[in-house]
Amino acid sequence: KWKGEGTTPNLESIVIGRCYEYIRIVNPSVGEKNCTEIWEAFKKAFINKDPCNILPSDYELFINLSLHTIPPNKSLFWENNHLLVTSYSDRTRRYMPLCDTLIGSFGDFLNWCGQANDTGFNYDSCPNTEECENNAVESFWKSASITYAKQSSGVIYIMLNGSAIGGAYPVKGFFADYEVPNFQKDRISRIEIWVMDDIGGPDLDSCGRGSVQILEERLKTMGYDSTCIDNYKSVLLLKCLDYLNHSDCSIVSSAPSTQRGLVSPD
Ligand code: ENP
Repeated sequence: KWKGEGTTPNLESIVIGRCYEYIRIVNPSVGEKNCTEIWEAFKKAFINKDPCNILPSDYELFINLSLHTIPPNKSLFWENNHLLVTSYSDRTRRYMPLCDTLIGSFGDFLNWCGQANDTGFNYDSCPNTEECENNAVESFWKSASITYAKQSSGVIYIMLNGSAIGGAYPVKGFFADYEVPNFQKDRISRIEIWVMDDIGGPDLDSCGRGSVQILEERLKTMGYDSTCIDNYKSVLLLKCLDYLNHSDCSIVSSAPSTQRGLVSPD
């Protein structure tokens, strides 16, 4: 038995449903796709194989079948901000992070693996990254990250978490290892980094400091024009929805509309 969670129950229904929802409702501009065929290609990457010997290249056919364009200025990279990114991107309406692409929608919030000499899924347990890096989920995200970074163009946005233990910019991680190295210099106009602290959380990292500085310097060395914003207002407003009266959210609580309810009727 592996230490990681097993395959998400009803994986096939979830993923084929997400795929059709994506191409018909969320982003019809991707055009016609055969979601059953894409699912078969996805499965083929890891079914009937040693679950610790799945490589990013095993997803090649899946990637080719599900590929679509990422509009310029819509790419949003991130670390340690999954739920915030999901809300902020608003399913491609505002931004198109990897999880809001057709490829990403095959994996987001899901888990999966197979086993050697067995054509089914392992619903009991799957290897986690400590047990083996070449597991089905890890290799999927590597392959998806590389593809997404190569396709991103125009202004590139990066949302980091300034309260994350271990640094806002993990120097080992999908973003550092598989996305930054695959940026296409000639298609990128500039890069904007947002460092968002948790409301009431520690300010461990910020623009020009700590691990964010390491990222800024890396991008500069690569020849990019990058800017960095601490607690970018637009995202801060979204974070503050649940903390209206917190001092970190004075940006919202000082707005006149919030005072109106306090005024007595006469
Ligand atoms: P975490 O550890 O904060 O969050 C992992 C969760 O985000 C998992 O539920 C995972 O789905 C989902 N997820 C969505 N997109 C990605 C992804 N793109 N990815 C890995 N997991 C993803 O995030 P990480 O591991 O640091 O990854 C952040 C990376 O995502 C950044 O490089 C960002 O730019 C990129 P699941 O299937 O594991 O349940 C790439 C790797 O987009």
